Amino acid sequence: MVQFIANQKMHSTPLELEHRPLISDMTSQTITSITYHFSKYHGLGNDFILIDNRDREEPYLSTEDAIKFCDRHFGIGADGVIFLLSAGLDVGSDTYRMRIFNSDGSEPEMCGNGIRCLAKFMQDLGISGGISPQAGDRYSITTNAGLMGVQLNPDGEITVDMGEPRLLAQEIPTTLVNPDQKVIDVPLEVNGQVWNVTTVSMGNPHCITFVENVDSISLAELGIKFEHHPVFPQRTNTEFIEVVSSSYMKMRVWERGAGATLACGTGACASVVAGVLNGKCDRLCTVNLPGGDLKIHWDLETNHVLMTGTADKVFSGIIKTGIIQC
Ligand code: ZDP
Repeated sequence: MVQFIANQKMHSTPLELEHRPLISDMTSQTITSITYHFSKYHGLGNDFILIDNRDREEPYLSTEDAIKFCDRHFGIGADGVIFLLSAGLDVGSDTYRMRIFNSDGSEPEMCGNGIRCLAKFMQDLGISGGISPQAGDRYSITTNAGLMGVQLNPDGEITVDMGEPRLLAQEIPTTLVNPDQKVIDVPLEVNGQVWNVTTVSMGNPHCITFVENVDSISLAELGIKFEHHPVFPQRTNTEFIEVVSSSYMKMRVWERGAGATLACGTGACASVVAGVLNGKCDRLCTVNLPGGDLKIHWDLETNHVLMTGTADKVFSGIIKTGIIQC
């Protein structure tokens, strides 16, 4: 049983428990309803339920709950759930950690649009990460793909240091070539057609293929076939890229564990890396997605990928779930 009650007040603890006897003619049962406080944010239409989870080491939600909450008809509706956790040993210290569940309940290592939403959520919660007000807040956030630096710029955009791309087959992971080799412009048969693919990990796996016209791609039909292709033991995100110029590309994405989404930050980073490796784009490139544009810079000196884009709050609310206990 799910109940929505919109309210604007941002809650510090996301949880209230309520026990109510449910008298039925056969047996006495009690119903325990759990009320979660959440906020909804999106990065270019890639949308997430944000939960302030700093007072616990483990995520408040089970993966089953995450699937229910992400359902666009029976739940809140989102591409995933993101938990703000304390990274420090003692819960509550001022180092932070991000964990995310995809809408299918799986837990990816990293998410680009999501970490921008998390940084905005932290700023809205009044968590200061400031070096100086004019420079804007700066947070260091631990993820399952390593420590990420996130800068909230005075112009309202957010820049994330996404770290170094990983290119060896064993790092993606993929079995398309030997573990210590890279997959750059390698043929792969999917859906009875041969596609030339390049694979890149931004902590999570990406398979990129360049096409003439992205709008001619039947994403739902093809995306799921790439996602579950046997050469990707942990599945993969798949990006279809149309290079418009050396500094501008159009991207359509089928996400592992979330399907077709309006934007994917790690995917945009991986696509520019693949574009450079295939001599198709510059190291500074704008990636156009259905939900908007991301600016990507693969820095030659540090080998780090920097991603810049927006993150916006949509609403806050509470959601109630009920468990019948006999
Ligand atoms: O790797 C995966 O399973 C992705 N679905 C994770 C989510 C990625 C995200 N869309 C991003 O922006 O990188 C949040």
